[in-house]
Amino acid sequence: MSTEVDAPIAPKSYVGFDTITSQIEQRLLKRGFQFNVMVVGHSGLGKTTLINTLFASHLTESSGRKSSTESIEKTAEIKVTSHTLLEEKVKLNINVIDTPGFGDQVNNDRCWEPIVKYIKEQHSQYLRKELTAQREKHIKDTRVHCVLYFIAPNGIGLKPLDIAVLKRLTEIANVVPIIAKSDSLTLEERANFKHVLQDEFKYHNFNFYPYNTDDLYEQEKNLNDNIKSIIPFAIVGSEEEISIGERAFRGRRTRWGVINVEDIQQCEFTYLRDFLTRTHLQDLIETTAVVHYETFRAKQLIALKEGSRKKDDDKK
Ligand SMILES: Nc1nc2c(ncn2[C@@H]2O[C@H](COP(=O)(O)OP(=O)(O)OP(=O)(O)O)[C@@H](O)[C@H]2O)c(=O)[nH]1
Ligand SMILES: [Mg+2]
Repeated sequence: MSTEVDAPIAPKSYVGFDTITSQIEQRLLKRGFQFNVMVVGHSGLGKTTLINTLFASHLTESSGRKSSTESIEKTAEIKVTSHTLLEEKVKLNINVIDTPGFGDQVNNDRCWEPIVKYIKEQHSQYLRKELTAQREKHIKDTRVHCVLYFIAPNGIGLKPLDIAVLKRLTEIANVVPIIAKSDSLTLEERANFKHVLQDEFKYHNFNFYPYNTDDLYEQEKNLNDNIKSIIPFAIVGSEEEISIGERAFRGRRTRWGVINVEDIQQCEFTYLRDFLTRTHLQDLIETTAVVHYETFRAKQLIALKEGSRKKDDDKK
């Protein structure tokens, strides 16, 4: 039997099914959106500061330091904080997963394990909820949608620990690398360092986000290629509000002057923020579900099936 596919018919009068897109929008707006971002890297590289800088215009200041003289607390364990942001009609719930900096322990062997375990645990929880007989209509999503990986601005290259961690993280999550505290390098040093790192990324074959898939439009591919040429983003973070004349901005005072973190001549913070929020937010969430979670799910279900087959065989 064959099914004939006719050419689309335009109804003679207005039927109204073109409103389905706004019907979907209404439903999505009601539910709100969930974005989970994790920061990983050596201690003191400005992970906590960057998160506060990224969402500062939305977050209450109490979640960061209230003044630059206040002491900085080291992150000692994986800490998840939740914030609900509202822009126009869109409600975005953000979970920030701050991980303890590594590299300063006596033995850094396998220091990535709690981080990898956290990411896998979220996948595993989601799968368990999906497999219950009476599953929730909307499973709460705690899967990590984006990992920001902080690289020390040493001008030399990746440390063996960076390589070990990146290898594992890029296999299970969307990883975006960052050159931390890039104000400690001159613009020339920064450009050189970026090239060194890009070569190393290629050499180690790290699969960084964004991924180019076959279903992308030409325009989306170009945007991704553009981002890939910028990666790793050279970042400066700051919680300090600086006023010069009428202007107030988030910046850092350095020996050479003042840095405005949102000035693209001085650092790539704006590129990173626009990439994470304005162009790739939905894709980060979707890719986590259809690539990383799906891989985890398939592995688990195959293992489960094999386990039960073995049990049946043993019974025989
Ligand atoms: N020069 C410079 N200093 C920064 C930058 N970002 C943060 N800092 C400073 O570096 C220090 C450490 O910053 P944190 O944000 O606490 O670093 P962290 O990575 O969260 O550290 P742990 O929680 O210990 O892993 C603070 O004094 C920050 O003000 C930056 O972009 N440039
Ligand atoms: Mg911290």
